[in-house]
Amino acid sequence: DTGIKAELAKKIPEMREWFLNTKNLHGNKTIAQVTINSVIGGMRGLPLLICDTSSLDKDTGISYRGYPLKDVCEQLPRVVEGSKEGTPEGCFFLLTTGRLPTKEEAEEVTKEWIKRSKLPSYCQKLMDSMDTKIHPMAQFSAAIACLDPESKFVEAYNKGAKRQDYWKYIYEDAMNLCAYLPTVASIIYQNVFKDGSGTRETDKEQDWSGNYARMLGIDHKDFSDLMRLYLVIHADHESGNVSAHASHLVGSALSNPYLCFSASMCGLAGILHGLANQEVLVWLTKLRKDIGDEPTDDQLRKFIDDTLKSGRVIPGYGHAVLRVTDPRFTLQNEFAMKHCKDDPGVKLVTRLWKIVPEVLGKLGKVANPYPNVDAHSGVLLQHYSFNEMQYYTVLFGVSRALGVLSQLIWARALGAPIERPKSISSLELCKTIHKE
Ligand code: NMX
Ligand code: MLT
Repeated sequence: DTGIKAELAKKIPEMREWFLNTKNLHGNKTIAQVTINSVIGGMRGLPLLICDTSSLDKDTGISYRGYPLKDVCEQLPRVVEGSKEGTPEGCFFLLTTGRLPTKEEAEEVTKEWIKRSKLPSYCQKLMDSMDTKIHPMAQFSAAIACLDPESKFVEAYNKGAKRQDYWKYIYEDAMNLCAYLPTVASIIYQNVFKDGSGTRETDKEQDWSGNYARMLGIDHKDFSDLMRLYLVIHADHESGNVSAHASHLVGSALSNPYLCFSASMCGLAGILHGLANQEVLVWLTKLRKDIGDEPTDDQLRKFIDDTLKSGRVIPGYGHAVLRVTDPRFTLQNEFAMKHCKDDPGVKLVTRLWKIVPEVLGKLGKVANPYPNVDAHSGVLLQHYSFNEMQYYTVLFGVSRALGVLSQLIWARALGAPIERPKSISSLELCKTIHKE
């Protein structure tokens, strides 16, 4: 195995003890106040979840296990010969164990995922039977849910596994699911956008990203490196975002990881969440059609205004937590400046980075007028002739598995209880207000 399980087996008892003591000694301390705005405003800012895999700061962005994302990208070991990027497999090691892997440890994860990657034929049959009008994200979620018979957790539960051992089976499910993902995701691409005939076999000589790029049929060294970067930077964004929270909630009912991740992907498929990466490219394509590749600043301002007047948001801008340019945007822009700075889409996205915040800022209501991760990803993919924007959120989803599944292993390890917030009727809320 990879060493992750052994390391978890050492760390979990310490964390369990810490949680138990904290509950016993400090359980009734208040750490935040629930206001009426919290209740009717999407629970913004309330610290209601425990998440150790990553943490989001409004001014500096995401850190994985205490490492700012830029440092993660710089410090993950380079495993693939000639590659300038660390691997998502190394990132999974970091998210689960809390420690940066050595080159050998990151390689072990790659080998293990290759070993586990043979996708059951019933899942392939289900995917081949899907009508191409079903959105790739709906196909993705359905294909993952249909892998439910593979769950080692369900098997162990049915044989009477002890509660303190659940995490071991969740870990096995997480490893298998990660191993299947490049094949599942590329079959959808082949079926919906090509003639369904590409390879479905994992190449033992390649890493997770190299295999995914290969199965997508995009054979360019820099594209595999873009995939490595992409799959690392989209992996985790603490646990309150819709995709991570959906998985956590479903998992709290002891649903297995296939079902949890399937639910997570239904959330990622929302226009205000992961689907924004598709929406950005749809928007940019219209922009380029209407005002060309090199519009003036005034033309850009007018196009942005027209979008707002039509009652739509500017996709790829704004965030529920961040109050600065998303470092994931900046990391992609740095990649673009190295590899394709003269690409017309890249140039446009770089110009919009200045102009959209001016326009959104003037509205006076947008908490964060700066670009998020989704504002950049599409033009980079397009640079490598990956033009099928309806597919883009699947790429985000493959990456998000790393964070969501790491969080799920820890949630079961720490015995996170079933989630069940209290709801309150508007009448009760009214009575509470007038009692004061
Ligand atoms: N364009 C236009 N209006 C916006 C935007 C935007 N990009 N962002 C926020 N607003 C509006 C928002 O609709 C709300 O208006 P109203 O009061 O009329 O309903 C007002 O500004 C206040 O919203 P905020 O508090 O700034 O944002 P909130 O935390 O509610 O929502 C997002 C965060 C990300 C949902 C929001 O910024 C948005 O809709 N952005 C565009 C979609 C997007 O890029 N989503 C991807 C997020 C990252 N991801 O991958 O998940
Ligand atoms: C994410 O990556 O999940 C998004 O930026 C949304 C969020 O953090 O709320």
